Amino acid sequence: MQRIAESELIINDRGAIYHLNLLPEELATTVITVGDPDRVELVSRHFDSIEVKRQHREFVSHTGRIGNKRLTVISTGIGPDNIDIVLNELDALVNIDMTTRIIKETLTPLNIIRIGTSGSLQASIPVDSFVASTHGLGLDNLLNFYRLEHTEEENQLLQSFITHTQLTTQITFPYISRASASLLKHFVTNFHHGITVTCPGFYGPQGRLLRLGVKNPDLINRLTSFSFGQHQITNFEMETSSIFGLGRLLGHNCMSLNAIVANRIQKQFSKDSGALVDRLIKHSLEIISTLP
Ligand code: R1P
Ligand code: URA
Repeated sequence: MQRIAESELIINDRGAIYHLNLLPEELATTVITVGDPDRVELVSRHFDSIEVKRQHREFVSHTGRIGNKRLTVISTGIGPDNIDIVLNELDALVNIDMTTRIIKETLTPLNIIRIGTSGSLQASIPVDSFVASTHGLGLDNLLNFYRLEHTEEENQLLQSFITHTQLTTQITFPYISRASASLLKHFVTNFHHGITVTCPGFYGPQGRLLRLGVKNPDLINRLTSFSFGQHQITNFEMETSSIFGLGRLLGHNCMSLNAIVANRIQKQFSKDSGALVDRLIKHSLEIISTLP
């Protein structure tokens, strides 16, 4: 096995991985990701004990326990480019020997669960509800840099999606990746299920028009009206597809739980998004802390 060079796997003076500033022993195998660094404490305040707190740039992490379950909660900041860093570095912490810089022979799968906010694309999924993503459909391009292979069903869904949305490669070539079936089955009660579209921006890419026009003004309507078999697009945000795609390639089990703060069809925004996110955190932790 080849040693990974200093320029490729960057380790700081503490021996911790560069961006996340974490040592392998500071990471639990169940990882909750949140976009907002301030949300880390809102999650870890429910831990019975906290053994480590680290921060570098927007990556804040707390590792601790609820009962016997060891958990890490980490902030990713916003967007798929940050997810490239977080997923690769989380994987390196468990699957690359940080001393020899060699990939381990026995790989460790992580459970990686995003708890984030999102906009609904369906009138039937109102603000203040929760969505568990069955798939991440990426308009963000990240996985086009890797060798993600789609299943036959995924290829058919994408083909139908491209035809329906009239997306051109001038904008992006979409990709799709499923949630972990072994995690998804635990998030049923109180959750809507559906495809989450991941966008590389909050404004133009999500059809929010302030002072600028967009290339495909009908894109949002076409996301709402798309269906493939029983699959429908429920919501969009900015991380899920890249977590699912990279997680799948690296062999981790990934899930995305969304607090619906905006409904783009009804043009509504939650009157108390803070309380909504708190409810999602509490409900999700009740489930996550009892996962096998
Ligand atoms: C945009 O406001 C941010 O909110 C959503 C989007 O994915 C994006 O990161 O998630 P978080 O609430 O987890 O940050
Ligand atoms: N996050 C997003 O990315 N979009 C929304 O509409 C709400 C939260």
